[in-house]
Amino acid sequence: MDFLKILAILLSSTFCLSETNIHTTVSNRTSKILPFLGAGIGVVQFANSVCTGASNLLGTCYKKRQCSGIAGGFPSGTCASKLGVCCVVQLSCSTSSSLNNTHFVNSGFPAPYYGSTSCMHTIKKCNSNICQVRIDFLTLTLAQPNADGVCTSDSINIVGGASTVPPLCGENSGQHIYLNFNGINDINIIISTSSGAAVPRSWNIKIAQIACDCPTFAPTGCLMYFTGATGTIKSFNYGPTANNNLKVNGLPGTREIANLNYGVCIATQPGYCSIRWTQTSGDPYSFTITGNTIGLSVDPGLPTESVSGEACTTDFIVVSNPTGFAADRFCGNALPGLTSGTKPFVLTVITDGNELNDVGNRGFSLSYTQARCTGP
Ligand SMILES: [Ca+2]
Ligand SMILES: [Ca+2]
Repeated sequence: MDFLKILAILLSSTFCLSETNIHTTVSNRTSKILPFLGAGIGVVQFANSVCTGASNLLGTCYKKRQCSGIAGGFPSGTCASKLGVCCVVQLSCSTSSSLNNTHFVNSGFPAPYYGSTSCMHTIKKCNSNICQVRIDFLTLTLAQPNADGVCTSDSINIVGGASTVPPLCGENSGQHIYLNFNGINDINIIISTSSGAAVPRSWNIKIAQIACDCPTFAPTGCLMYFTGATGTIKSFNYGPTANNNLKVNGLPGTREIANLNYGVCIATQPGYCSIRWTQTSGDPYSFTITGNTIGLSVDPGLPTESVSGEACTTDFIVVSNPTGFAADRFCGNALPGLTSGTKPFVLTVITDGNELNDVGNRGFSLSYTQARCTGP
């Protein structure tokens, strides 16, 4: 037995564990009696820490027998020098869990779901020092919104937290949200689907619980939170094809989700002073917020208009005090590169309840780069 490994595991058991920016507190340990050190019988403990199972699913390190006793738990690889199994917890409709890194999946997952349902999963705090959840939509494919961006057929609603999460629908795989607990109240995720739309829905949603004293606890007011020096941020339901739902005049509807007002926060890297926002390169639709977007599909080289300031009244983004611009709100079908030194770094996203004067908008895909401070 590798004594140093065991010692390392023992020492690492009290933490706010960093695992792909997920921070959590898990202080339980599992004991396992093993014959070792020659004739002696010793008790070996290992931390019930986060582990990575098959298909990059996160689990918790438990003894195999413990894992089989957990609702929805299944072993996926080993951990703690093979003393334990990586126990992945996967639960579907009408379930609840207080376990960190629980996965909430559709009925029959990984097969798609075509039916009509109201499928709820309840998140319970795993201990009193938990203040926040990060909900990762590893897979989240629902029906598209109507032509105005309203989630009339399918929706995901996340309720019971300290702030309101807007109903979302369409394609949101890879997106995430943060939400604070509201005192001791549970948080419920409810996915509603309608039989009217024959859509292969699929969801696999990872729920990570975050301790109150975690250094990368997302600041209040941030629905999304990014910590890298660079990154790409897409609006909810951003995707490569148009919404097939047509407006009453027969023109293409939007992929934007209606009635949004949220902040995307970027953690300032130490020694960094400003942030630059640009449209994601190689994508002609990467900023299509208001106006007529369908001309872009006819001729991707078409000149596009950038609109800013008071002319943006329906759907727009806000970047505080961008260098060289009098305005801080932007809309239209193009975004100039924006550099802002105002901290904290926040991108605010606003949409209204319809698309009266817009055609075929898709939302945005923006890349950001933080810049180091210069000078003395
Ligand atoms: Ca729009
Ligand atoms: Ca709109």
